[in-house]
Amino acid sequence: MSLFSKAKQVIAGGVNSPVRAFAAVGGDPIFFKSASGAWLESEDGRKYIDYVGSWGPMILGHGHPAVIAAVIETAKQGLSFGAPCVLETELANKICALMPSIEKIRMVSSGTEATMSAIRLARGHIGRNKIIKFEGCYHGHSDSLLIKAGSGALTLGVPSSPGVPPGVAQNTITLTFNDSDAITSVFAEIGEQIACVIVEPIAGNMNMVPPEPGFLETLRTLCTDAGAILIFDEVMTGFRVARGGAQSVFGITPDLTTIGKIVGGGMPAAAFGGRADIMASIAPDGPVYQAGTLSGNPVAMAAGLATLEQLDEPGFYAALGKKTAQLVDGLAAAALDADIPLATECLGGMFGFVFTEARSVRRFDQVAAADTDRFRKFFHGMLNEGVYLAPSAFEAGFVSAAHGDDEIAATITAARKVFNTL
Ligand code: KE4
Repeated sequence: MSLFSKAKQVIAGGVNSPVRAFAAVGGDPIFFKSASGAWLESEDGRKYIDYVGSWGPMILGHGHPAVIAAVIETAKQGLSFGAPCVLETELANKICALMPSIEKIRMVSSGTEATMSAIRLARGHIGRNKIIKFEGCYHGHSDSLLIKAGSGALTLGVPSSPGVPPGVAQNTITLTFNDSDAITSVFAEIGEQIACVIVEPIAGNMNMVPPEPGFLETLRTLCTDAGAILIFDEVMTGFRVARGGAQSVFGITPDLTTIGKIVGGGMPAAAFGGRADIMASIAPDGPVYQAGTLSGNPVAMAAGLATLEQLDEPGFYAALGKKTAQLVDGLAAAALDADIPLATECLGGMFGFVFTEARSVRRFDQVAAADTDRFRKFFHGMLNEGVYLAPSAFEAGFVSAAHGDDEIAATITAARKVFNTL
């Protein structure tokens, strides 16, 4: 019996997170037993160049000695106290130094918790109920955020999952990412009812889609004028596209930011934070309740701190961005030589590629219309060549500091071979 069959006997769907099940690409997921640097090793001893990086956290590569040492040394002192420890303050200070828009912060254990709590905080702080999100952006699986667009901009949101009550959905308006006119109209109609806008400043859950010039600026102006709270969900882009996240790239100051993934260095840690006056509404200072047994546990704090400290290395992001650009330029050239239409994007350690005739992808409907069948064939072809990509055409890819010229070159060679089979 396969490892996946054994897992499915006891774990729902055989996985602890749906995207891992390979449902979007077909076949059984690979079970990994170890990882080091840019490489994963499967239970059957095969090695793969890893461009998933645990969906983003592993920006240093797997098993970075400073991170492993910090985890081991901290674990020896105790795994969790359920009481304050100095490491929480140290990581909080480090995050605030890297993202100055975060004046006060609250640690949690997942990106879902971070965005769920930020939404509740926004609603509780200004006493409004409606929120705005964008189709194709993913912010974790809390009820208010599993909502797809209604039939029109102002119609009630529709749950994107059973189990989300219509009463919850009606307070979420889902608009089109990069459509400044649509959100301007909504704010003109009901701006005084909007508690917050939550956005991935670079969308990384509909492949990689950057903001059009002016889009984030429009969100900032609309929220400021209406007294609504602008939330940048930087769970993926935080410390990934630049040391200060996407907000430092675009020069936009959100009112709240959510972070995750890299901030835990592979351990369960995430956070929400921002303007001190808003954060003052969070318990125990204020009335908006939020809590977590393992929030800020010392081992996750130590892993996050050790990771963020490595990002201070001079030239870290210049080198990472150069490697990612080399990869993406190589993929684009290989696709062109094989006469395969491919749109590519990259920034810092994040990249995307979409099988489409469009020269650039800026809207969800372009991603939705892309050739997912060709992606599936490419995914499995690369897997056979020892390259592990995200098992979904709607995910971004990640390069780590441990990916060297050899890994990048081997990946491009593999892509050249596979493109010619599509
Ligand atoms: P988690 O609850 O999975 O830690 O974070 C949710 C989340 C929030 N915001 C953004 C922008 C995110 O990308 C995520 C989670 N990302 C997915 C993959 N793109 C995690 C992979 C999974 O769901 O297993």
